[in-house]
Amino acid sequence: MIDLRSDTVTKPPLAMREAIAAAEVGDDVFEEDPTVQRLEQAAAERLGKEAGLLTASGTMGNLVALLTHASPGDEVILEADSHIFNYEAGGAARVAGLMPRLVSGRRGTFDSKQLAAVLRPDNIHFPPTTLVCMENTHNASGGSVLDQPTVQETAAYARERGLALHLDGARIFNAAAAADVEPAELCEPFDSVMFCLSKGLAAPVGSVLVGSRGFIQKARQRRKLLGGGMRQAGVIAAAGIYALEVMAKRLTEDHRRARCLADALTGLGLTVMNEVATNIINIRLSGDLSAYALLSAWRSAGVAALPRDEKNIRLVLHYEISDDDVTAAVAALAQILG
Ligand code: TLP
Repeated sequence: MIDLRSDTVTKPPLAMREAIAAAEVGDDVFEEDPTVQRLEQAAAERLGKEAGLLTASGTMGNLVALLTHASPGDEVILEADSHIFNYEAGGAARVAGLMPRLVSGRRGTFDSKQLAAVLRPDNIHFPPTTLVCMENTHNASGGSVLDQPTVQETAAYARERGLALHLDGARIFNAAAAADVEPAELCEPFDSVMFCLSKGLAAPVGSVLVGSRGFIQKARQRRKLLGGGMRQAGVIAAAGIYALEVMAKRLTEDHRRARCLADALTGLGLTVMNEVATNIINIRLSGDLSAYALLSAWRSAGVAALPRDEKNIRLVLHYEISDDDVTAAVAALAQILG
């Protein structure tokens, strides 16, 4: 199976499994797991923050951040196509008790004018707004890298207004690789950042939330509240350290293959909707073509991908997809379309 459904499908490579087997562990709820501590410190350093907290998933990391920055009844500004708003089971409202207010970005980026337009004046009729979230790379628009000068400008405005800033950086290492900068540079405007070890970095499980020492101390309690305090989690953290040290260096390969695949699909007459800056391709079908029917035929030919809806398909490149896989996937599709 050539699996283009997500970079989450990546299985841990052998050397990562060896690191897992060799991990020194302890009880992390007692803060006695040396490998977890090493990962949290390394992650914080890479992202330019003081401290880190290992979470079971990206969804949990984002939720812990919401619970730590804001109080029930507060309003949180989310981008309309963001993962937190659309694909995290409504946790912001249901678990954190927050009221989402949406701002529509351009490929995920929104400026201070757009932010100002949704901020409410100080008045007893309105909930207090305490937090602004962004997402880099922006999944829905095809792994777009946010426009950093605009991010800085929006963040400066938010800060002036006393708002906290959280970044859903599930794929921040893809963003940094594409922009050819250190991830810390992209994370600088934010108080907290969550990134995933289990996507393009190929760890079997885990995300890390980073921020100031005080923020992470408070977040540790929120993680416990959600049942996310783990014991000998060094087995997870060992994979995470390998992911950071080794896998983060090879993401540009996925980006190169994504561009090759996008060009080949354009050659077949399909419409690629995004610029393909990282590892995600969004395709829009025209005419009578149905995403479900096309994907079902492609699957029979050994290629899996996910529909976004009836007319839109998402393809995701990752380290288990080779140049030959790209060629084979295109050949199979050519036959279906032909
Ligand atoms: N995204 C997954 C699925 O939810 C669709 C994927 O395959 O892309 N933030 C962003 C931007 C994400 O893309 C995801 C996962 C998460 C957060 C949540 O991470 P997990 O799946 O670890 O909870």
